[in-house]
Amino acid sequence: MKDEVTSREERIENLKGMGCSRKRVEDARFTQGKGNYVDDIKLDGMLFGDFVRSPYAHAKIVNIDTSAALEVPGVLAVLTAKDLEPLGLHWMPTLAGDKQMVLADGKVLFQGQEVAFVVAVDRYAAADGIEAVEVEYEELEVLVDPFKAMQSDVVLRPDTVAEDGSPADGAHGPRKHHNHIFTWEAGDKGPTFETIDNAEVVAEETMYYHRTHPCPLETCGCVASMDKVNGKLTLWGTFQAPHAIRTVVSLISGIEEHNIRVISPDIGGGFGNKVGAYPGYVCSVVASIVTGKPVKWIEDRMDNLMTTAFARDYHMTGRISATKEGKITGLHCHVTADHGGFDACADPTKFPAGFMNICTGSYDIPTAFLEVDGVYTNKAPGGVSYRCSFRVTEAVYFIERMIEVLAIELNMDAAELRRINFIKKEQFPYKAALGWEYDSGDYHTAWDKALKAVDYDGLRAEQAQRVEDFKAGKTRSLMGIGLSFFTEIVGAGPVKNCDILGLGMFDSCEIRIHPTGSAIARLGTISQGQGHATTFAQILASEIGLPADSITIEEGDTDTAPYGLGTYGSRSTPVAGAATAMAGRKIRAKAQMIAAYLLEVHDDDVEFDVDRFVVKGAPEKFKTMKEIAFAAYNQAIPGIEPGLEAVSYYDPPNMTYPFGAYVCVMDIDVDTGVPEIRRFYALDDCGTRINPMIIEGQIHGGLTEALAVALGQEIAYDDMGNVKTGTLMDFFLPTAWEVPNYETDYTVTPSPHHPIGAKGVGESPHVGGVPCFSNAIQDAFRPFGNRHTNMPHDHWRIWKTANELGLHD
Ligand code: MCN
Ligand code: CUM
Repeated sequence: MKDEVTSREERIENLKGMGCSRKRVEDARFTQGKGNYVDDIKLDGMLFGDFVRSPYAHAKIVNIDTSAALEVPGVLAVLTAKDLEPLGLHWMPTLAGDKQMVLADGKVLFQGQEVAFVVAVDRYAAADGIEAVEVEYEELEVLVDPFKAMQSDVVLRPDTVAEDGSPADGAHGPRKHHNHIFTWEAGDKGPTFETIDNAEVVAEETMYYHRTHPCPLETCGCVASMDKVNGKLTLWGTFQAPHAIRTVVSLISGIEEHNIRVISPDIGGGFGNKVGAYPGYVCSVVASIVTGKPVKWIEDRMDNLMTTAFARDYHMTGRISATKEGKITGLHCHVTADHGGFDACADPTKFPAGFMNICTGSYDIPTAFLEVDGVYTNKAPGGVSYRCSFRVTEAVYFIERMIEVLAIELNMDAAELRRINFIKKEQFPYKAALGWEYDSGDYHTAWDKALKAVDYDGLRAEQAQRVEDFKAGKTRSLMGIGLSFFTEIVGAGPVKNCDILGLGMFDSCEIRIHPTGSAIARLGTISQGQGHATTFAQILASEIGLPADSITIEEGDTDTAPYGLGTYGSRSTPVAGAATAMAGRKIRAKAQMIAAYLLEVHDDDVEFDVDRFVVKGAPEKFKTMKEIAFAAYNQAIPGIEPGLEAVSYYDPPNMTYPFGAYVCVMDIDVDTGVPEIRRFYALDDCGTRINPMIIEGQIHGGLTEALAVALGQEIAYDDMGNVKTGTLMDFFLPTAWEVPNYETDYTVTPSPHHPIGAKGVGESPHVGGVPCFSNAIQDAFRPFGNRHTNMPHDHWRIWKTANELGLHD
């Protein structure tokens, strides 16, 4: 028999289980143009819907005349808020507890807002129809600055003020002003202020984490198909959380949930852009019900950039206190958060500012206080998206800049300042001042490894020499050393404190083993490029001893997959990955009983070994998992049901806290403002590593998006609320030209509460990367008096910094 000539090592290798850089199974179709994206769906009689969008950022809608549009050949219907109102669908709930217009109801609040939905036989006829819809607007005063919005008499959202004109309470309590959305606080105000007020050293800084956008290659879209005969609605779309979409569609449409099937086909990048619910989904469903035909809606690039979930837009002010020796004693952070016209942030319900309260970072800070004020402005809604782990990006940027500023204040080396303040290995599980319990970490080991790898002392010596040469007129180039150390918080997450619209954030896996020893596993998550079909099969291979190549992973079809909350917040590995391991263990437990029966021994006398159960002390007596699978279907075993299936719904006891140490070395041309990234070293610790190659791919991608955000990418508005960066001509997407060679490295500190010790990794490189790139720029100018400059550090802004520091004189 084949097994006898195969060594244990070979058997392990055959499984391609955890730790193996298994090639991505989905790439066979992706690299051959055989992916199946939502725009590939073509149904008989399918119509196309598209929006009339507002050219103004704030305007009253005086009149909408659709008559000419209805005359356009191919145009079948034009929906406006008036048509949706009788159905109660002219507004929809947002994930943040606010509500949002589906189609402009009396006014528009941001440029590009959906005003009417034109349904036509194809995209071209819809475009002609859009041109023919006549909308009469009356311009209103535009507020694009949240600070001004908080002072202004202009009421952006009349629906949020009480009869007497005072702001009605919002989803998160009382509101301070009619353009204010919420105040959210964490930590101890009194003790923190007292510590800071009496500290030996205090550093203060104000910084703006600008507005940006995930800009996935595939924009958002859907196809809605109402089968009136059977009463079934099928909705294909770019959904990062298909089950949640099903529940929401059911709740707002009244269609019973079993009559709704939501399918996320292949997704061409999500990055958080595809978590929320958009007016396009509602309008497509309504249009399909009205016309009785399938209706497709797909955004173009401008629609996507201008109107769907933006990222960041956080104005942050910090105070950090320390002893003269550099031991941090307190941290205060205030955020003014610009949420645009509707608060459509996709956060767990209890966290209106996401996980911003991890802003104490990787440091043992005894007392801290965070306050966040959300504000309405005339900009697009959204807020949580873009590799952000629910605002951990902002939190890490904040603390990693505050550390640098404190280092300046203390006249201390920033690497050393970090080292003396890191939470120590023996302090884990560590309870942070703002409430989180960090599961595990070994920051000093990671930091030392990183600094050694780049020869940190050598770099500093080289930098000092460069400064001297610059001052002596021998060079016009400066050198920056960017440091960042981040702690992430991923895997939402305990149902007890994390829900979205009341849906607890567990996740799930269901496994069916076929008689011949192959399997299908279905999960509540959905890959958008992360390679789940590859990696989840690897978890199972190691858990159940069948080769990963014999296991199909299926996600995204709510008719077949168990209920799950989807993929965002790097939660798939921490939550669905745990469910997968647990379901695998249920399979193994049953397999053990079957093996014992077949081997005619007691259950306790067999043990699992790679791909088989072996009689303890008699390794020649065994049954492979393949044999056991077959037996499960063809043997009548007393007391055991036929079949081999399992399902697990996993509610994680805590989130996972991956971390990492990044170093960026840059040369900056003072006269052109052009930075050249000489070196980028990234050490990540995501606990147990399932697929090192996929992890590396995630890190390359996340770092490249970090480079984008730090060095140029921005959704910028003018004072009229016009989006200045609505196309790829002016919205920076890095290409191979800008991207450096990344050196990746790792340590492994398993999560103590995760069944396989794994933590998430998808967002880490972005979270840690942005401050690292930004710190490199700022560090180059530190010897000349720079303290802080805001991102994005495009060539012009870098040049301007040099200019303001007198380096062009
Ligand atoms: N992985 C691993 N070992 C670990 C942790 C993760 O091998 N210890 C693997 C996983 O098995 C998975 C991948 O790395 O194949 C990412 O896993 P995880 O960190 O759990 O993140 P999710 O799968 O939940 O993906 C979400 C995350 C988020 S929130 C954003 S935003 C982002 C990111 O993934 N969007 C992406 N990476 C992306 N990558 C691509 N290609 N496209 C996106 O839209
Ligand atoms: Cu915050 S972007 Mo990801 O969570 O889909």
